[in-house]
Amino acid sequence: SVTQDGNAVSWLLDRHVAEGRGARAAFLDPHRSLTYAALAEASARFAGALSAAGIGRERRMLMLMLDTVDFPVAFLGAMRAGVVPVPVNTLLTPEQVAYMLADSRAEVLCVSAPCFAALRDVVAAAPDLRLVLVAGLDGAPQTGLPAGARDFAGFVAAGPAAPRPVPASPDEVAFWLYSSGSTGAPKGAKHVHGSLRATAETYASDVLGIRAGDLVYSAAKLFFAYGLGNALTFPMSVGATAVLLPDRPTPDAVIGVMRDRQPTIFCGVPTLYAAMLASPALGRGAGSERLRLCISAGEALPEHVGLRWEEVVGAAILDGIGSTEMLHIFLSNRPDLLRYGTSGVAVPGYELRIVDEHEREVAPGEIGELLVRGPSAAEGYWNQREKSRRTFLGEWTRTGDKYVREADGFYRYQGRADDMFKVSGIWVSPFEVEAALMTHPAVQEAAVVGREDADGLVKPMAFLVLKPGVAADTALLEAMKETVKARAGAWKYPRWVEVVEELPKTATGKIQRFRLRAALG
Ligand code: 3SK
Repeated sequence: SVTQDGNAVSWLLDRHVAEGRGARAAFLDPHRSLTYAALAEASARFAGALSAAGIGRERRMLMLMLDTVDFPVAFLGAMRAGVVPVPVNTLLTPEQVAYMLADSRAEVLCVSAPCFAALRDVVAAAPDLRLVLVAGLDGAPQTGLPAGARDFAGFVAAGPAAPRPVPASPDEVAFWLYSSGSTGAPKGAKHVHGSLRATAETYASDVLGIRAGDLVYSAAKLFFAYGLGNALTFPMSVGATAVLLPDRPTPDAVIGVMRDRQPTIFCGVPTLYAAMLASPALGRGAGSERLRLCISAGEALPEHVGLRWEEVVGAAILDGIGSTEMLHIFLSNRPDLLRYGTSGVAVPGYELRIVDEHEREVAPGEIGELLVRGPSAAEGYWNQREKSRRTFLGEWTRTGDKYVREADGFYRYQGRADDMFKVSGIWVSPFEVEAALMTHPAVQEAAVVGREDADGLVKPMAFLVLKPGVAADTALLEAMKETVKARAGAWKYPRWVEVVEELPKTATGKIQRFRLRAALG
């Protein structure tokens, strides 16, 4: 028989209302808040309005939405109706949005008002688009909207409520997330309803010990798999509350939110933690007296950042890694098993292997590629058969990350598989050299790539962002080289050091070393 009770909206949302928790706050943004009951109502109206507009099951809805309470209404409302939401990065260029609209064949676009202006031409040219909903107009006159575009709030309010989520199998595709690798066009990773619950019942429950009284603030945005779990799936899984900030998460803005909202769990990325540590505004609890736990992902957290944070702020950072393909974190430190400088151990429910280029398991202490097996793997990439076959190997998923498993079972990150390079025949992990550079008090961020010297031999080159007020001079740059020699090994020191204003990064804070390599020619 076909399993039909697996729509994630029933479990994440309607369950709380049915069990008497409807009055609890689900989401707080700077201007509005939504209880579980209000969210159930608004998402049901949105679902009804989509169906009334003729948007059928399995059709895609691209979401270019800032983190406000409209995001969960749209995301959960679409899934309630069986429409597939596809949240994308709000900082994409119009060309990138045009690609995703065409690739996904989206029939609906939900877009926050501040992101809309740049997209008028793209929207007009999108081949399959039938409905454009602009959120956050705040009652502004709608005369500026082009034909076919409608006010999101008005659309929701006028919707006939669809009280129950459409029956769905837990194995049915619920939403997509685009994954951008170091090369090629972004790929739509198709995620099923059951995966949302799986990440909540593994990482959020076992590692974070999330509970109803938690208030979660994720500086990582909801369009990113990491932020979606942190600020939507995990708090909703226990009837807790999430704080949303639509603005850019600058260190001072984040510290302001911590002070004003007093979260119990904070979710950041390594660059933000390092930048917050450089801010004079940072103090005990990072502003929140109730803070009990911080988490980090996106890139490996340098050891000294974790240690310093704990010293200054008084709360641990649990570093972990996940992927868009696995939906959330599958390898993590835990409150009771924490070693800074490592990614920790497998999250209960997930298995890990480190393999060589022939997919043979390597010995402890040897570098190889990390493979993961677990309940939240994507079903595959949309319309990308070859890439799907290379990444999803039956029950196992390639991560593209190089790791070493230490003798006592902790996993230590060595860099992206395609960022590693050899110097004099010996593998160099950019991450290890970067971690050594970051121990220098003048360095805020570092990225290392392999570069050919005049003899065509590859050597490390470092790009550095210095702390505010530090001037780059020859002595300082020489000191950087000595730091690496002393901490990482003589052959690994950067033969070239360039100071830059900022490093190229993905929306999730991962350094794009391939861009630095490309700029070298
Ligand atoms: O980059 C990560 O570590 C990550 C973590 C959780 C979810 C998604 C991603 C990419």
